[in-house]
Amino acid sequence: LALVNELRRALAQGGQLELHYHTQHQLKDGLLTGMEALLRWRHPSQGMIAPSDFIPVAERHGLMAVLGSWVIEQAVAQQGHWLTNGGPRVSVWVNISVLQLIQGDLESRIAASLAQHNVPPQLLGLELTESVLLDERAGDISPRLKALRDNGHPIAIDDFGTGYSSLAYLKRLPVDKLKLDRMFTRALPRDRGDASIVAAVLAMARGLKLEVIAEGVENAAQRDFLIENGCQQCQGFLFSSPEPAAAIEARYPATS
Ligand code: G
Ligand code: G
Ligand code: MN
Ligand code: NA
Repeated sequence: LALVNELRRALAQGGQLELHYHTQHQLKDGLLTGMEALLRWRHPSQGMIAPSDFIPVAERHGLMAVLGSWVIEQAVAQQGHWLTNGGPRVSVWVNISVLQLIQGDLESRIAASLAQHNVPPQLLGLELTESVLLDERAGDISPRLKALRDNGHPIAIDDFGTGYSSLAYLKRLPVDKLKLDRMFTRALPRDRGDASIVAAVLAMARGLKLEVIAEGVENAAQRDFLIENGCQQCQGFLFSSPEPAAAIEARYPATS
């Protein structure tokens, strides 16, 4: 219970939570294509607490909608800053918890942040895990996703391939992109099973006209296998690790 109270205080007082940004790149030439916003909690005495340690706490104690709104507001404010003052001009992708769809006023939170910071919806991507898509508590989220996508937000399925989902949803749901989980790319190209799965996912995505971004690309052998099999983008340590906004600005100074 202590941690949840501290998280409440961190949300109320500000200053302890921050977003780090993990850049995404075109595999063949490294061109910047987007970045994922990842929540960090700089606890005053415990140091950095990983999201895998405090997001479940927020979810259990009814704080996820508020925390998720903070993430959206922060990411959109950052985009607004970069639009005004120069900086990278690519989509920032935020992770959306199923509880934001159930408990939060997600659509109006997003709209309010975009309006306040004068940011076009194309610059805010939404990542949902497979499990979110199938969570019965969320009801039929396909009309809500469709509305968000019709508004201009790109939509990605995160951790693709790790859930217990049927592939049928891919035809039905309005999504733009699959994020291929690190589990499948880690041992490429030498693991024959993973190589087969990845090649098949890439072929399927091509048929469905979905983009695929490979996570966890750490070396040139993985990169080359992915390129040969038609994957165009990646997010991985080969190019960068998650870093604060200031570091992003230093690497991608004003372009316009
Ligand atoms: O960055 P790191 O590997 O520690 O992230 C661990 C997990 O936390 C990832 O699965 C990531 O999707 C999740 N995560 C990071 N930031 C957010 C966030 O703002 N909201 C939600 N719901 N999950 C996040
Ligand atoms: O579950 P989600 O995809 O949101 O989690 C993203 C997390 O994966 C980030 O915290 C990021 O640090 C981590 N990650 C991204 N690329 C790599 C990589 O190339 N190697 C490893 N080990 N972790 C990665
Ligand atoms: Mn993610
Ligand atoms: Na993932």
